[in-house]
Amino acid sequence: MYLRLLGIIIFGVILFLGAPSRSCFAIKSAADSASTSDSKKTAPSTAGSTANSPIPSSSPITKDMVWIPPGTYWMGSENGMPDEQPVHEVTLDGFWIDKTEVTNEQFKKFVKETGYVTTAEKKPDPKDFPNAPVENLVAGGLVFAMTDGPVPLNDNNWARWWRWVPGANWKHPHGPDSNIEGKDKFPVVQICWDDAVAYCKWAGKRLPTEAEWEYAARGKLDRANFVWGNEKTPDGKWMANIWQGHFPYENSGEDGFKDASPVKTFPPNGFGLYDMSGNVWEWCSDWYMPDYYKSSPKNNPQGPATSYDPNEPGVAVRVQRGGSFLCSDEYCKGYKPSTRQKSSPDSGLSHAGFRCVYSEAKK
Ligand SMILES: [Ca+2]
Repeated sequence: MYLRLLGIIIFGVILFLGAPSRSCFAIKSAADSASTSDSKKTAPSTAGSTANSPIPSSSPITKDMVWIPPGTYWMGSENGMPDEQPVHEVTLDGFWIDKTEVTNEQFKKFVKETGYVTTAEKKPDPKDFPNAPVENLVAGGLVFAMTDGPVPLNDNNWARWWRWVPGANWKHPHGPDSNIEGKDKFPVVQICWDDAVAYCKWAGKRLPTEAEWEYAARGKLDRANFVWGNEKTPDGKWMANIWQGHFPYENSGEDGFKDASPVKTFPPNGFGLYDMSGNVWEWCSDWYMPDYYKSSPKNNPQGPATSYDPNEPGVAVRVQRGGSFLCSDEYCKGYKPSTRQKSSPDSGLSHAGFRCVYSEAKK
């Protein structure tokens, strides 16, 4: 739950387990003043339907996608956070999924063909941030910033290492002085949920449901700790781009990267999918609800109809999965296949992107 809202307003006492959002930074006070009776925001599910046919009659499928066959798996983890429980069986129709996170090169093509402007590139509307200081209402995104030394990690105050940076967007992931030159094969970041959905529609695809994402991430393994097995570093080898060293002030880059890595740098999982663990967080179609697993349907769950984040009542949040290059066991185990994260749909972040799925609509 990295929130754009709070980003634009303050770096106050904000709570969270792993992720900030635009809304948070912009308008902590707005979140505070939100009616508690309105803390569960209702919104229609945007998850698409799934299909059983591996060969759709007309589709956007390319060699860069993998068919995930229909099946049943155990979703969640007994060893994870409370929102990963109870572990429950889920049965899914088959679907196609991108082998990699959407890259800068791919997103560039989308923007070139459509003229699309991402949320991070637009000046926030004062109507959406009534309590934000006017000077904060500038286009920008949330950017990670290392601290000078150790900081408390257990009070959910992620504003210690996240900054609202004017001018940060997908072309300038860390702010105006950064760029993506020579980074065509890197995952696009500073993409909010709305941007990701727009890209998916253009591509004739959609975002994965959370259940589809976890099934694909597990790569045919049953309840394994990681997407590659149960050992974190088999034969001493890093299998994903995460954080080594002390978070958030010492990043040794032992796996070869202190920031994002080109897609396909680390080994694929059992389905042939890359970076389902680490590199950048990936948006899912679902609204986030911490206790959804207690009542989710067994077949093709589409996520709850409402969103609720106990850390940020009043802010609607969507699910993110997979963790990022900022995941450290000291703070965030988001790179595990069952770990759930959330952020407001308008939040662009320097460590978050997405990938798409496709399935034929049911007739
Ligand atoms: Ca790394």
